[in-house]
Amino acid sequence: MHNGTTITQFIIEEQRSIAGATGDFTSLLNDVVTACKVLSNMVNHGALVGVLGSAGTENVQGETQKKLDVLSNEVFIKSNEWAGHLAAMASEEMDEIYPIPAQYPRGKYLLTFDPLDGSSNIDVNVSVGTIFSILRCPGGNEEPTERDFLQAGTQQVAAGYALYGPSTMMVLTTGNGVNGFTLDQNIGEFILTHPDMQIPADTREFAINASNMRFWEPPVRRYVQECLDGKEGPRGEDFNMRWIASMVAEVHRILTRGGVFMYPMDAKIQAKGQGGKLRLLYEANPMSFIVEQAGGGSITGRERILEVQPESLHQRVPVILGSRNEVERILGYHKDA
Ligand code: AHM
Ligand code: MG
Repeated sequence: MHNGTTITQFIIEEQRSIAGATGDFTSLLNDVVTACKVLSNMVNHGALVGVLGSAGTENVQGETQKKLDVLSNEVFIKSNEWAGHLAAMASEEMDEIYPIPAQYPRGKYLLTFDPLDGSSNIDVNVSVGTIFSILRCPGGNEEPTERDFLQAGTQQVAAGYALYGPSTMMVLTTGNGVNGFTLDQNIGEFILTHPDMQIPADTREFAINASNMRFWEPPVRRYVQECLDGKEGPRGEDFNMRWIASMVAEVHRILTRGGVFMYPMDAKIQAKGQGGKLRLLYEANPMSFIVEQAGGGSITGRERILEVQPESLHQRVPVILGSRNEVERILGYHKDA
C-alpha cells in the first residue's frame, strides 16, 4: 500500500506558494491527468477492447491514423473542454485549433498535445505516451486564433508527458524542476515516486534512427561516427545505442540515466520541404522544457529549441536533446561546420 503524495496534492502544494493563483491551473492539470488515466486504461487493454489497428484516415501531416490516435484525441478533448479553464486546444491529430465550444465557459489557458506519440509502436505492444503543454492565451479568450498558439517554448506555463510502459508514469514541470509520478492502478492515483529528476551531464549512450545515416548533415555524422569509433576513436570511450521510436520512452530513459536523443535535420526531410521530423508545439517544446528543467540541453543543432519563434501550428523542427555536455558538443560541431 502506498501512502505517498498524490499528483493532485503535489500540484496544490506547489501552487500555494504562487501569489494570485486562482486554482484554475491546478484544476486544468487535474483534467489532463484524468485524460491520461483513461488513455492508460485504453492502451493497457489493447486488442481486448478492439482499439488496435488503423482508423483508415490520415492526419494533417498525411500520416495514417491509428484507431488509438483518433480515440485518444477525442478523450483529450472531452476531458478538457468542459471545465472553463481553456480558451482553445491544438493537437497533432487535428488540422485546425479547437476553440472551446460556446456551450462551455472559456478560460485563460491554451492546451497543446500529442495524444498518443510513438503510435507506430501500439500494434507491437511497445511503450507509447502522451505529450502536452500549457500556455496562456495572449489574445484573451473571446476568439482564440492559431496566432495565440505561436509562442516560443520559453512561454510555456507547464509541460508534461505520460508514459504507458510496464507502469504508467506522469512526468511534469511547471518551471520549478521536474517530478515523476507512478500510477497506482489499485487506487487510480499518480503517486510521487521520482522527485526532482536530474539528467546526468555526461553520458555514453545515444539514440538516433541510424537508417537515415546517409541523409544526415556533417555535424551529426561526425558526432555519431565518433561514438561508433568507441575506445579507438577521438572520444576514447565505447558508446551504447538505443532506438525505441517512441520519443516519450526515449526522453524518459534520458531523464532516468542520461543519454542523447536525436531526430536531426536530414536531406530526406529537406526534400519534403519540412523543417524536421518532430513537431515544435506538441513534441519539441514540451520535451525541451522538461529536459532543460532537469538540467539537460535541447537544441535544433544550431539554436535552443525553446527560443524558436513558431510560425505555424504544425511546424516541425530538428531535435537534439539530453545530457548537457553532449548536447553542447553537438552544438559546437554545428558551429564548426
Ligand atoms: P508520431 O507522433 O507520428 O508517433 O511520430 C513521432 C515519433 C517519435 O515518438 C519517435 O521518436 C519518431 O517518431 C520515430 O520515428 P522513426 O519511425 O523515423 O524512427
Ligand atoms: Mg508524435
